[in-house]
Amino acid sequence: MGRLVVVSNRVPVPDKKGTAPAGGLAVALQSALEARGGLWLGWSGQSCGEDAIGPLKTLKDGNIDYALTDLTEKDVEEYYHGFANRVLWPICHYRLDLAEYGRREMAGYFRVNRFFASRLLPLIEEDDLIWIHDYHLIPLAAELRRQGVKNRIGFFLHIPWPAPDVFLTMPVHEELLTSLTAYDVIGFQTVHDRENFADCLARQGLSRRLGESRFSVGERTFTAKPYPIGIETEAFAALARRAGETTLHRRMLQSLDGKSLIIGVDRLDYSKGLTQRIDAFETFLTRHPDNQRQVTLLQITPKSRSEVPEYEAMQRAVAEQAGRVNGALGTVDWVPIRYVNRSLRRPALAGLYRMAKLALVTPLRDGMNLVAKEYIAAQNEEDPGVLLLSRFAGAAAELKEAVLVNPYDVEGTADAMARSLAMPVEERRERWKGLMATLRKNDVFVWCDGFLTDLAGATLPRIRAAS
Ligand code: GDG
Repeated sequence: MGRLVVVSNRVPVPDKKGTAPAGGLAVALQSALEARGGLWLGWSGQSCGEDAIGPLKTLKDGNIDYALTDLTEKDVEEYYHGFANRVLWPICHYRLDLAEYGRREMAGYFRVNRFFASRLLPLIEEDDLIWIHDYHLIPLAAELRRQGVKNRIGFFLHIPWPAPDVFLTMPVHEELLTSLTAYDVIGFQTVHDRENFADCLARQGLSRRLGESRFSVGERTFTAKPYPIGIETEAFAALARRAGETTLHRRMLQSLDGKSLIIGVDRLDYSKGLTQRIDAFETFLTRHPDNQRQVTLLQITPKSRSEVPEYEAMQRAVAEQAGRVNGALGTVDWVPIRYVNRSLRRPALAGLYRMAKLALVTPLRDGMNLVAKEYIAAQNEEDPGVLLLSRFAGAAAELKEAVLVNPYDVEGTADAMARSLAMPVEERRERWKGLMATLRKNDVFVWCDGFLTDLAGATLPRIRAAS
């Protein structure tokens, strides 16, 4: 069995004490890397002047080698803030209006992918399985193939793949689609994403469909299949159970003073539907006034990508909106929305999920959404809370027993909040049992194994079989 080589834009490098940053994806990939032996390569997060890029920074932890590369300031500007976050991210989340196409950024994106390929190339061994992650690195396999790599290479897209009418608005859509055909296995979060991808290929006449998940382009065949990502279900449930003993938990309960907690946890991102959610919460409080002074919405929203102008503007807009609702509806002893712009520690988060009677997971578009899954895993089985989930999150395809809403329908979402809070305990238990069974069956280890099994079994490119 060959090593596993993972490539992603950022790498969760363990700290000096050997503790890896928390998060299901990191844990699952690290355990797969540990089992096979492997390498994880990505950007160090540091940028430098032109010509100042030094050798890879390396670190060994057990069976895993980490390799980090710096990028130049120009690289970061064009590849990361530019094309990845101002073109691919908005396009894949159906926000054509926010996409900023610039030739410089597009060229920078392909150039940095070439650079990643050149850094990886000397490290690859013949039997390595290579697994590349996410929208930052779509052309990486094509670059590696160009430089002679014959290994099996897989790709997993964490975000949605849009419908052809949206995807094809991108000036470089053809290059991106063609470069994806250099992979052996392409993983999506949902069937819907895979079908959108297949529709894009068909529209461009780029490949033949051989079966549900098999496609061919010239001599090459590849698999494109859904692998819905999960969480570490049991570990997260245990974390939430233990959180009841902490001081934060006691302080929080005290400060709620008998009010029901509603929770939202999202990176500050326009895809997460925060504006519509706060509107819906305000509408819920005005249409169902019995709930005033009875509930508190805790919205935890760590800042992200503040260098991108849309995010900076949104930061101000959401803070103002929450302030306005608090001003209009709050009383001297009741604040309807507690808006927190900081990141909490994972155990604290697990405890707050468990305390909350209702979770609002209402993205306008989301690849999967792990918060929805974490909230369910954190519940107390005797008295579980309710998950209100956007039908436009990938998670909605699996989490059928959640209360599904259309986040664009503010009044509909507001009424669903009222219904969820009034839901009898028997119905809550019934729904939770179904949801939890799904999370147990399909946790992050199943996701990881499923992808790697397909990748390991993928037919090798013809060119290699002939040699
Ligand atoms: C992308 C796709 C897909 C959030 N606030 C805090 C905190 N978090 C953690 C959550 C969760 C993670 O961040 C967020 O994951 P999501 O899945 O909800 O969203 P994205 O960041 O957009 O992730 C998404 C995912 O990739 C995986 O494939 O599901 O669709 O967009 O784990 O708990 N964690 C801590 N403190 C916080 O304040 N510790």
